[in-house]
Amino acid sequence: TQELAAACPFNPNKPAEYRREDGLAPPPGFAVDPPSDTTGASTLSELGSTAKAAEPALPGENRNRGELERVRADSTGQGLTTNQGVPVANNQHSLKAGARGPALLKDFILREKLTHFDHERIPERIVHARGSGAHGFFECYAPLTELTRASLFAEAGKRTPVFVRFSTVQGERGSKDTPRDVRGFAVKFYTDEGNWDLVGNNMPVFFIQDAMKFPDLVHAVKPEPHHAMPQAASAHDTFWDFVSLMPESTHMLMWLMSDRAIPRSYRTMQGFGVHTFRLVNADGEAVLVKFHWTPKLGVHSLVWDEAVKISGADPDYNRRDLWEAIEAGEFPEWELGIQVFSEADAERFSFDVLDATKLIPEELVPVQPVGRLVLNRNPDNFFAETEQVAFCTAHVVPGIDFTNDPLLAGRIHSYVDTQLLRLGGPNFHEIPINAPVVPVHNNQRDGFHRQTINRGRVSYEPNSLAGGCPFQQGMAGFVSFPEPVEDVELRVHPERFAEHFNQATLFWNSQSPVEQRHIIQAYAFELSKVTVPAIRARMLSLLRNVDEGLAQAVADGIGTALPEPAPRALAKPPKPEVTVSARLSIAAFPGEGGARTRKVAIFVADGVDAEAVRGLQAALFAAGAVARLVGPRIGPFADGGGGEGVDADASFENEPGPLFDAVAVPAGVLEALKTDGRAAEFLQNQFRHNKPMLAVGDGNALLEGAGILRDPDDFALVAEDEWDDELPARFIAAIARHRNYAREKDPPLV
Ligand code: HDE
Repeated sequence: TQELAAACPFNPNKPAEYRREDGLAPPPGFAVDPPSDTTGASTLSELGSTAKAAEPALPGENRNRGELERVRADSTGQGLTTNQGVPVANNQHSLKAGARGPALLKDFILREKLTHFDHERIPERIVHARGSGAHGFFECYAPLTELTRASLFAEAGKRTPVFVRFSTVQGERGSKDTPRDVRGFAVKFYTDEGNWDLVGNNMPVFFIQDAMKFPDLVHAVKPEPHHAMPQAASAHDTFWDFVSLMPESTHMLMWLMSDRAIPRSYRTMQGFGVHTFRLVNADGEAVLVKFHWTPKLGVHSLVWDEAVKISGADPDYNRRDLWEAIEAGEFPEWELGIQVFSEADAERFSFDVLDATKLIPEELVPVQPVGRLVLNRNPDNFFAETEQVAFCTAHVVPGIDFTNDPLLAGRIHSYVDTQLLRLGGPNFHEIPINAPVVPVHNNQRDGFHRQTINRGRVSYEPNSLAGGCPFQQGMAGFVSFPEPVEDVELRVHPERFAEHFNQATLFWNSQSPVEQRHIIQAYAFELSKVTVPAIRARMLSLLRNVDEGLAQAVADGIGTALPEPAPRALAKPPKPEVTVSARLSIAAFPGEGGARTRKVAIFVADGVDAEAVRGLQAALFAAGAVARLVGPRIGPFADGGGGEGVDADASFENEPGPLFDAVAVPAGVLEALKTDGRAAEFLQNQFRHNKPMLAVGDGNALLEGAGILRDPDDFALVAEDEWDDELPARFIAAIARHRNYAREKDPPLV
């Protein structure tokens, strides 16, 4: 056999064929020596890796990178070939019988090209179709071995490669980034004991309690089936019809109507595992756990009018933001926190921890930080990675296990099932982005698109012909937590699932006045799009059970009288432990980002004070912000003092105001811009969206012309007659505070 192996040409794309490890070696007579190994690697992941396993990963290094190397293609300097590797002579013309003659069936080059093209698309995800992904790593702060045997939490500093995909839920693959919607936050950890997928959202609760209702929920929220509208929006009859008949949705709706549903950036949103999971240690002892991701940059949101305008100006707003930050080396970071509690604790709570419409207030169980997630590499190819990545809640590793949450149970089935359709068969785990970094050995065989070339004649177990390999690993393998089960089969909910309003009220009570105002406005907007009065009335009747003030304000917002409150399922609802929780407000997460990566427009036009522009640009750059010179067109503009001019990177038209976090109007641009309505509109949008503004000299008159007056109480409106060197610092401090919501009036001033 060894002679045969030596004689056969070795295919370097398939190192897995030759892998051997102590204990896993085939019996004598069945072994094939690996080809000569110049890398010194002994596992597939090492073979593909750019770094030796013994060396700690460097910051910014992704071990998974090497793994994907064997399938990367770079055509630099390469000649064109067919998929069979045949050199292509002419890529311009089909083969014809004569210059004006018919195209010939035997033109296999044309036919291969068109056939492949015809099959380029795969079904989009039924939900979360629009998404953006990135590679990175998870780093464990300290060993969690007392709680879990999951290897990624085994030691301080241990790094595990990850791929993360953020998404919207309702819209189709080509829809916009800034609808009012839940955002997906799905993390694939390529651990050294297999892949763990934590498929979460940016909100800690969900609309429904039982997987049985998921297709109904999704059918209700998706574009209506007769005319396929609206795209990327929940503001329509069928969604509100459904949720108004599902009181269990009330809590999630509060989150959906809040600013959490319009994140400024994927980099500034939280993530949650939502369900209660289980951690199991090496002794088989279990605790219950909830997972939280907290962005280092803080939690920041758009305002609704801004989100609407951004969707026109740049539908890829969040995708671009993530891409550009990573390209610029501003790697986004989140801290992973866990809430750990026992079954006994869970028994005492007024709510059921298996109910995904409930969260656990941090006052009851604090969140303890356990590690950080850093995203440091953009995908090479959107389709191969972000589109083909297959997250499945069924993907858990030893040390992490499920609970009986009935929503989670359905998900464990649903995700694998959907990948079979979407990725065309049972071998989706072999697609490079989905492949674990550890070798895979089992007796599963064949199926569409099989990549692995399994050797030998044994594909069953037990066997003697392969020495029992691959052998089952007993306690070293995944051992399901032996949860006692003794009951009758029923289609019912447990009793504590029947209370639907306590936590909606908790959320409402925990919001700042600005957040509350936004929730009222969002409800009024969405219900104003509902055409059936009875649906609006049903929603108001549910809101009366959350807070009378909220219900009244929404009713006023849509000019409706309040109906009777909806009947409650429980005559005597349990008393909640906590009625206000500061950690539910965005205000609790200002972040450590300062002005970093904030996008700032500096107005330029002929006559501008170019030196001030350069000074401001340098100061913003030093603070890590991104300064763009924006003018009536791109290109050069003259300095007012006759010095060196400036070059505009963007125009009012190609990057309008809503795309910027702040704006500066230097002296000298008034004459050129005072009759330019686009400049006035830009400034009005900045003001209306509560964004920091800087005006110097006659720049102030441009603001006045747009209806924006100086206000010494507005910290985010830095207005001075003369340039002074302190101005950039004041402006940057305002940018670091994100927005001045105190400026907001209802209805808006401009
Ligand atoms: Fe999903 N969900 N979901 N979901 N979900 C999908 O899987 C499903 C739920 C979430 O970036 C689908 O690959 C059921 C909760 C994210 O690729 C599908 C139920 C949470 C993503 C599916 C839920 C999520 C999905 C569609 C109720 C937050 C995108 C395509 C029982 C904890 C992952 C796909 C990515 C995607 C089913 C409820 C988050 C159809 C049946 C709760 C982030 O399988």
